Amino acid sequence: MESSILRQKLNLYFIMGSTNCLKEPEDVLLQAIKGGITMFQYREKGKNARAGMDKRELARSLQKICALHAVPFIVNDDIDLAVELDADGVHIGQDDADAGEVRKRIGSRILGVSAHTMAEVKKAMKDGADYIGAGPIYPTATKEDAEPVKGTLLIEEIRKAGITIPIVGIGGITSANARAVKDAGGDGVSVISAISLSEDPCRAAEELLKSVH
Ligand code: 3NM
Repeated sequence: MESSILRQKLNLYFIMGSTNCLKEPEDVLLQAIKGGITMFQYREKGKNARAGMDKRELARSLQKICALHAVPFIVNDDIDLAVELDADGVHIGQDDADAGEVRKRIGSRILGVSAHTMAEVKKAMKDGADYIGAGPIYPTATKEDAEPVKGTLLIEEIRKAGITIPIVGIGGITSANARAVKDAGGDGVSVISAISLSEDPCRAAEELLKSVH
């Protein structure tokens, strides 16, 4: 995907798995799409996470919803699943598979890599990442093993170094604090709980979109 299009798709990047939802994941995703999310990542993690066929079924069902609404469907960590479903891309963290190996396996699909330091950003770029997930920007209750909070410093550092790779901020982002990520040079925000745990995921997405525009 061309980087100017990817930048737009990163505007409001919703991440979710079954353990993040108050309601049926399909309903939450549909509501979020109605509210204007621009990209979706299926991330099935944590206690009671689905595995095997259950995971695959949910992934398929969410992928179908994304396809109907032309929202790119990205799979977190599970490269086999991404290839099997012919997902639009993969997102990996520093503890997951090696980014260079993943790039070889997924060909031209979108590759996102979470990075927490400048060294990790440079390595991800060398390995062929299409975008960087920088975080945690703010404290988050969603990821138990999150790194120390960084605010927007890493994003600023990346941009000051003249690096133009698409960046999305992650961690504790809400409509009240999302704007700072764009002001720091981020292309968009990725959120889990601000949408997935909202009573009204559609409205939550609309509010987020307003604050990043
Ligand atoms: N990765 P919420 S923070 C999945 O810092 C994830 O790399 C992070 O969830 C990182 O929007 C995080 O609910 C959790 O805070 C984001």
